[in-house]
Amino acid sequence: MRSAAFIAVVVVLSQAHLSPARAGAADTVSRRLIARFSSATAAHRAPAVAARLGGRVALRLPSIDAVVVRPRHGVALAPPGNAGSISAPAAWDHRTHCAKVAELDSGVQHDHPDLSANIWHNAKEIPANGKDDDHNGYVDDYYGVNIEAGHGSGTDADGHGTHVAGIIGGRTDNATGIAGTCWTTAIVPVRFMDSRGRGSASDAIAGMRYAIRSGAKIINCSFGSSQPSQALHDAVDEARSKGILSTYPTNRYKVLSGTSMAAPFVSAAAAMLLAEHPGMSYQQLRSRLLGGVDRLPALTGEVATGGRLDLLRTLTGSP
Ligand SMILES: [Ca+2]
Ligand SMILES: [Ca+2]
Repeated sequence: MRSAAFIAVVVVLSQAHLSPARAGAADTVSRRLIARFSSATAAHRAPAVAARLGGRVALRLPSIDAVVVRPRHGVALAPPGNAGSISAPAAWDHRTHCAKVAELDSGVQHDHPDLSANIWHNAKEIPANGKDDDHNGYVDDYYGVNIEAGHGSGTDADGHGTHVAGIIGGRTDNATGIAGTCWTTAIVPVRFMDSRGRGSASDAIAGMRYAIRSGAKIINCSFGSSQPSQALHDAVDEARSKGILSTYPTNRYKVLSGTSMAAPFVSAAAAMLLAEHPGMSYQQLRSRLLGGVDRLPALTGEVATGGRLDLLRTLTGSP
């Protein structure tokens, strides 16, 4: 049977200076399974394999040979005890709109049908006219920015950033694709990684500054660094001093879940919380996120909070 070709998303890029946080175990979330094929040629079998698993293909991620499988009602694809369920459906009864989130990554496919309505654009910039209309140092930075190239929108280089954006703000209830954590939001694509998912610390820092200037109060950083960079830490501190929450793995938010795609869930939760309480300070956001976890014996000793993100509790707890 061909399901042998159906492997969980994992892997790669260990030699990179900065690389996407794709480490470790399978990425699973409640009611969705992100699955990667061992080869591009195996991907055409996705519908049949998904059906055998009790689900259907909800979204294709061709640039990483992966699909998102949504199980049929009552079918559980995520292993028991996995840090996947964040009680999002219950939270959505309460709120579905989120504050602006900047995403430092490989860029975002801004015209993706599930994402396009949730992608921020720079209203002061005229696209594709070869000029830096808003005098911010970047020519034609319309749908965010391509820091790596030094000009143009933050279009996706390798699929990673689009995947992350889908977790934050894939449109829900539009009859296609997947449900993101935030149904409506404004994602600022800030591309600093190349097509191989590698980027320099200096570009990450420039990207962090762009994100701050874009007005985002949340910055999603789904990447890790093999080389500690004091300058990058300083940039994270600069964001913090301006009241901006960053999910860069040097701070504690990575500990809210054991999965490699934890950062966008935390970013989305923070953005949802900020939309609920626009005046919340950095410290209030931080303590609510850390205090709202769902403590699990399986995570004790594995993560600092001993718990996984609980979106509803985060949203409705005391400030
Ligand atoms: Ca500009
Ligand atoms: Ca322009």
